[in-house]
Amino acid sequence: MIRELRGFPRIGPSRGRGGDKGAYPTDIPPVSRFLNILFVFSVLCGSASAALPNIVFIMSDDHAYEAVSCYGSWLKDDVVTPNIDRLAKEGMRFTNFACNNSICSPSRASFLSGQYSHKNGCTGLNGAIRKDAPIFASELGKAGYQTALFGKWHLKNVPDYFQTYKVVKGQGKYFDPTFLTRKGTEKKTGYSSDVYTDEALSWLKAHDEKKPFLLCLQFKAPHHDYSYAKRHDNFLEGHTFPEPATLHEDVTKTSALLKNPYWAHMSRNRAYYGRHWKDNKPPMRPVTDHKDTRAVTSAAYQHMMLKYARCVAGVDENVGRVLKYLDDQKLSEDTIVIYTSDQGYWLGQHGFYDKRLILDTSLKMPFVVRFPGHIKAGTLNENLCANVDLAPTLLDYAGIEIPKTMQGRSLRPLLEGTSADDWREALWYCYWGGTPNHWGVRTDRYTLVKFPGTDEIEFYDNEKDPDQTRNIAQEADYASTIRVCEAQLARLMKEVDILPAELPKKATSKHPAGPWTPEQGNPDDQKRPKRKPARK
Ligand SMILES: [Ca+2]
Repeated sequence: MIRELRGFPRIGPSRGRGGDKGAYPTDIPPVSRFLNILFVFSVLCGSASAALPNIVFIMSDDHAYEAVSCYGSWLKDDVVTPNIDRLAKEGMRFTNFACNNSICSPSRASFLSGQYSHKNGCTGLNGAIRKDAPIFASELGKAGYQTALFGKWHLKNVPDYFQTYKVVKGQGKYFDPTFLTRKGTEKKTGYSSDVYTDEALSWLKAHDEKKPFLLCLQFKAPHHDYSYAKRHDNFLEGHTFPEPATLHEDVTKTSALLKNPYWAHMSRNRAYYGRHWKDNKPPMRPVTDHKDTRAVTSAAYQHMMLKYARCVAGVDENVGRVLKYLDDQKLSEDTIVIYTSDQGYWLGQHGFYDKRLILDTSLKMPFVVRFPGHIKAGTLNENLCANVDLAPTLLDYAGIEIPKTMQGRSLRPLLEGTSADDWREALWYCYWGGTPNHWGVRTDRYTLVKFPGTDEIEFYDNEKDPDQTRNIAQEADYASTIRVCEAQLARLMKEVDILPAELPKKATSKHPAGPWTPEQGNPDDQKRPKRKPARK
């Protein structure tokens, strides 16, 4: 259903295929008024598609914003992403864009549905979205868009929300992917990021130019184990990556409930070092004493970063291929291009790899949007935004009524620099997948974390402690602030409509905490505790 018959305010003249989609102020000349009426008429006749923006949504898997150079982290000169940076330079970059459950399937479900995990039903890995959940791709398809998805899907549902899809099963493989399509399976040869993009561009070349399109390109990279294309075999060979300030944090002392039991550590628990110390491509840097935790952690970090940087290079190059295609076909002016990741990722902070925690690096992800003439180039947004906001945003730009069951908000006022005084002041977060289970709130300054089965909390002042190394839950000076945040969390739970019974029940952790030793061998070979069945 067309919600509003309106044009899109443009900052400059239209140069793309879609014709002039300028704003329609009250002082427009008579000829333009006539064109306006014509536009309205064409919408009513169901042929408004020429005036609707195309959408390219590119989502990688586990791409930390710290490994996108325009985000300016300690890695900005080491992991360089010129093509994603170009999008930020020509559009808007979000610095506080978050997931509400930092793991693959749930974040994808929230992007698609505009709903938090407990609402769309996908709370854990390999989960399914409830049948009654709204899906932006379906809504766009009904409104006349050509819709297509290529790459990683990672949900139990069949992706038939899209008219065309070629998706891989589960995590997919880095090389020679097999796609599930509407017509059966298709096996391709090559590196996943390249093949996914080949397929996406082939589809674009064949699309009906008379209709707007939605193209979702979803990379497997740079997910662990960060396999890279052959052309990057020698990329950054011998490079030493700077270490994050908290790489050697003693998490046994700083965070008993959240960080200490977390399994994805460089040298502890399910240690990265233990999983990769015998790797050949590339080899782990030699460590003379395996009890030297500092040396083990540093070696693991360098190994991870080299592979990760090579993997990210493949993602960025393919983003560049898409942008070049849009330029060559003169589609850039009429296309909203979004680059994001399904969550953040630990690149050594607190000694971690992986994601899953409410703390900033796994909570926040890169999010950049370009829409020339509508979003001012080189702008920055610092509002607390979330993956649930994507679906309403796209429907808003397509002039489609946003279903009431979508819980996110359209980012359009933020993207266009109009008023957003009543924007949210806190982000809801809940994680059900063990590691440990927790929930809480991220305000513009503080992080409050709660756990099942205990009244103990963790609390961080992100203004005074941006690295989140000081749990100040027991500090008397913060008692009243914590009470304010507790009240904020209670309000947020009502707002997102989650009942206490829907919160995770136990603070399960899959791996016992402790330093890795060579006697343990590869932690991947150890028998893991049985997982609880996924919450329905
Ligand atoms: Ca992921």
